[in-house]
Amino acid sequence: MEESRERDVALTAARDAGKLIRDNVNQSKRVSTKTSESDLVTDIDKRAEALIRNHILQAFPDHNILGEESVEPGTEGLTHALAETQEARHSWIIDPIDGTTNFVHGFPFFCVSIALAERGELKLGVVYDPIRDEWFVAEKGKGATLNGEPIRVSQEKALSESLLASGFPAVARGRSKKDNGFFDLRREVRNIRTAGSAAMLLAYVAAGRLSGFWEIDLNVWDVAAGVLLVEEAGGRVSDTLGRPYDLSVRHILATNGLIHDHTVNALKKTGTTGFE
Ligand code: 2AM
Ligand code: CA
Repeated sequence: MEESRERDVALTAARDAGKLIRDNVNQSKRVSTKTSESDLVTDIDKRAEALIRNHILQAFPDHNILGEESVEPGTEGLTHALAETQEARHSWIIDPIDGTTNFVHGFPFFCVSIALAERGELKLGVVYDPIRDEWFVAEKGKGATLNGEPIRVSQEKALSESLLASGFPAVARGRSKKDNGFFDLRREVRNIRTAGSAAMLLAYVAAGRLSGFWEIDLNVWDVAAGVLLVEEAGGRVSDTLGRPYDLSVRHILATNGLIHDHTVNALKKTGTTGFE
């Protein structure tokens, strides 16, 4: 692939979308709900996605694009879009705002996430935090960087010294007594954070700011760029049972690698893998 050109296009698109998002944080927004009161979209999500699409299509008119705000809600639309993405010679996977709930509330933890896959294999991942102006960039086989400097996952070997992050599923994604496992797991680790943007939390695992991240029922656009960041920063990504990651994985675990098997065991023990 023409890495540098594709990387440049991703960075330009993320910069423009990031500016739009930053300029609108404290403005009133038109908020609509998708599948539930916890599943939100704003006019800025849609405008940011359109802007990113335009950049990509101008440079690469024949590339496939999977964007959160362009997929028909519901399982069927998603299954179809995912199959197309996995087969395409080049497919971009875009989340214009990962952390929309935070954006709506003005809680400054959200990002633009852009990934490129070739026949289902991740080649490029960009996570841009427009508030802190932090650029997390990974290219397959070339490592991961934060604002141009190489990053590595953290060194913790034991769960007792590990800081994990996760997220609570949107209500429509099921609320059950299994959620209590979250609190059981808390006893196994140093502590747990939830912050509402899977893409950014994965970037934090890559940068060694978190030991690991898991969450159930995420979509490919929430995680694709972050997955490559963690892998290229020396970490490990799988489903929550420890099986290899592919673009269809919805229950995800990403760690520094050293605590990966311990975390899988702890998730199983506390019933928090999402497969229960
Ligand atoms: P979003 O902000 O792009 O919607 C937070 O726990 C994570 O869950 C975020 O990455 C958020 O992405 C994602 N998320 C929110 N609602 C979701 C839904 N209905 N299905 C899957 N992921 C969702
Ligand atoms: Ca989003």
